[in-house]
Amino acid sequence: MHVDLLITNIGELLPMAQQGPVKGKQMNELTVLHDMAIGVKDGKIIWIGPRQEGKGFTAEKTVDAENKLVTPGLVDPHTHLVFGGSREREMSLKQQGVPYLEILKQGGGILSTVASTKQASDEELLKKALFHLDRMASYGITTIEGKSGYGLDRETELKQLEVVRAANEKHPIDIVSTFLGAHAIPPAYKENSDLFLDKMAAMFAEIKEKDLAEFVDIFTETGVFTVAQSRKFLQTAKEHGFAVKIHADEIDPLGGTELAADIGAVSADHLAVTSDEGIEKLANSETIGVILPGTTFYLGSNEYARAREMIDAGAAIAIATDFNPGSCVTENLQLIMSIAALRLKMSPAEIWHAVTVNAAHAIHRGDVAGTIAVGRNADIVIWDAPNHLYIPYHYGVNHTNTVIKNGNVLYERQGIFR
Ligand code: IZC
Ligand code: ZN
Repeated sequence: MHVDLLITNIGELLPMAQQGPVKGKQMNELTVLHDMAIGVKDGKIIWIGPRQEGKGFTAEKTVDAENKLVTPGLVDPHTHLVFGGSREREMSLKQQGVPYLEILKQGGGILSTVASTKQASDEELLKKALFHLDRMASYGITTIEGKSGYGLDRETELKQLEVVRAANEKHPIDIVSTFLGAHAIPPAYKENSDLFLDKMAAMFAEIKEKDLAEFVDIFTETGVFTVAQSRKFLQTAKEHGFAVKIHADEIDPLGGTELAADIGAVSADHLAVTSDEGIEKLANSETIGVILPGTTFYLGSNEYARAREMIDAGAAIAIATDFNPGSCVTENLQLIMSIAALRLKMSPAEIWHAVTVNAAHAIHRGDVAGTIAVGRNADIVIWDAPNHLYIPYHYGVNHTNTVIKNGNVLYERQGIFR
């Protein structure tokens, strides 16, 4: 057989489930293959087999995995990729104990990023997004979700969505777009958030027609939007043909998780303070729980999502960075994997499901990403690690050796010159 790319000498291969999402106790069951090779043609995986068989192949390019760990490219199903400015000046407020929702109430937080995003040109926003995408790629991420939500007016929300589209076209990482116009209440609508939501909902038809987003999302939180408002907004979104997501139970347990299960949301995200009833409903629904433990860490809370109970009850769980300029400022999904191990008490097997196959399903990409199987995109990471237990264990650093996207090398670790 002749292939474009042959990856040989794979020490440990995690192919991940071809049928997902993987729920409950099955998340702890991982197929681990040894001494394998992968053949790639036209950006797709066309062959997986024992390394001995691969020796008979010819290839345009051969990559020797040197007996390292090989997995699907990571999928980050919750990011706020496109934004202007940064919020490092709010760090001292946080240190003084000013809560996240109080900073927002005072016009900072999300609203500070909204002001910076309004000021930034399309070119500036795109350049910044590409910079962050490069860094994500270096950490082994090959598919992400990216939200708007730092415009809160028609013009700026559209500008953000157009930048998401441009970034998707320019960068090899695949970006799935989400309209998060309902991310905060602009000061002018403080007393009339219903009217603001009507304005955002009035954009659905245009966003659909221009194909600028697949998902609609809302921040269901104290001082932002209620469960009743969220239900109405997302029902309207569904009537326009969007799949929906919810920022649910991040800080206060309002019941966003229950709502997500009730209305058939593709995912409920955050879940830090989800109630017992929410866990039960999530477990008995098709909704994927996307846990963002880096945000809990970054906000200085000790109330982590009850991932163990969710998985034991039968839920499908994904994890994500929540990359954004305020509440989780990192592109490093590997670090989030360590926090999931240390704080959510998820097993390595569960964590790998959560950043590959389940993450892909949480953004409707289960058919192309998150799995190493014949016919899937050749999105593959070779890790500087002997096995899959090693990545969550050795924390805070970048373990990628080679990151392959659609069969092309996207990132390669450079050596130190000595
Ligand atoms: O910019 O603070 N939670 N939205 C809801 C965020 C965090 C992002 C931000
Ligand atoms: Zn978010």
